[in-house]
Amino acid sequence: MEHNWTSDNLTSLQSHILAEEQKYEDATGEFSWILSAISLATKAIGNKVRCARIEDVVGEVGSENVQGEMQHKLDVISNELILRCLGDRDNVGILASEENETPFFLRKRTEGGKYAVLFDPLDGSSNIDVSVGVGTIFSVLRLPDGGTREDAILQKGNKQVAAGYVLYGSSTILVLTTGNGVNMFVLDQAIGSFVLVEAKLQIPNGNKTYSINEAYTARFSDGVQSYLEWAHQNNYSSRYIGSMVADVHRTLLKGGVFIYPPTSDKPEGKLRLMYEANPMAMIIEQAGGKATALGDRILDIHPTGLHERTSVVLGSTDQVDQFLKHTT
Ligand code: AHM
Ligand code: MG
Repeated sequence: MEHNWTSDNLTSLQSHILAEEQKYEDATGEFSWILSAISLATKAIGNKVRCARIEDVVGEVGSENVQGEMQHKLDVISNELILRCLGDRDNVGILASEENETPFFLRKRTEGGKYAVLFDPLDGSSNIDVSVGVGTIFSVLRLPDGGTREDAILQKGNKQVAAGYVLYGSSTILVLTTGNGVNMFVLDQAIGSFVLVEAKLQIPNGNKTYSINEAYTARFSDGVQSYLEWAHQNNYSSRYIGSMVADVHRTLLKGGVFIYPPTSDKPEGKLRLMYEANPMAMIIEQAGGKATALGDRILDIHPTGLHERTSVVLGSTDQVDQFLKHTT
């Protein structure tokens, strides 16, 4: 049998990151330590998600997080796993999670703490009980030399040095950008490694699909309602899982637009800027798409608080523009 070997036949996340780092003269390799911690933590979370029913870790724990939302058992477990894996890395200065009101200040810049990692440990966790895809979202910032600890975190999304998500779906997918395009990895359970399956992903135009919680229509602005009416008259299709990682992942691969607009009861929107909207916006832009908060580029928003919320409209450039025609 003819052997079809090429050097890029099997690339693990680890070797991909090392190869990327070698492109930079001053690279120290430290960054790869962060990504390997994320890889380890998300493999462990994925394992818990898959065994949720067996290990009886579905359902709520009975406490609320800082957002006033009920924490699920797996929210707490996932948060612990990420904190444990990343907290050990010498170059992680700050860790901030959706599940904790205040960030963990671990190491100062002068003590080697070069990066802040912000994350939503288990987004869409209310879907766990019915085995729908859920995910982890992360954003990596470089800590500035001076300034206050709060300033170190409250950086615009355009300062992110890396962003990604892991989708625990029918397969476990890791999507990552370090500002040089978007790469997609799949966890090969047999060897325990994330393997590169697609490099330099580009989000396609031309898919007439919107993703929005349409049950809230009466609470949307006139502009959003006008867009929906227009879409109904123009043969659009609707897809909404209610799990941001899964909805954004489909949008990234297939095209279309994902929308979480302000509602009359949530005028700021629901999704969190720093660890949900910003990382997704970086990924979508790096794949050639567009990410806005009803007109303003998400990555240019100056954050005022770790848990700040924003509206989100992201996806294929043509579909986002089509939506904005009705709302701006
Ligand atoms: P969570 O971080 O508490 O899980 O909430 C975020 C989730 C997103 O995954 C999803 O896009 C959204 O909430 C769905 O909200 P809704 O049920 O209002 O449509
Ligand atoms: Mg969440």
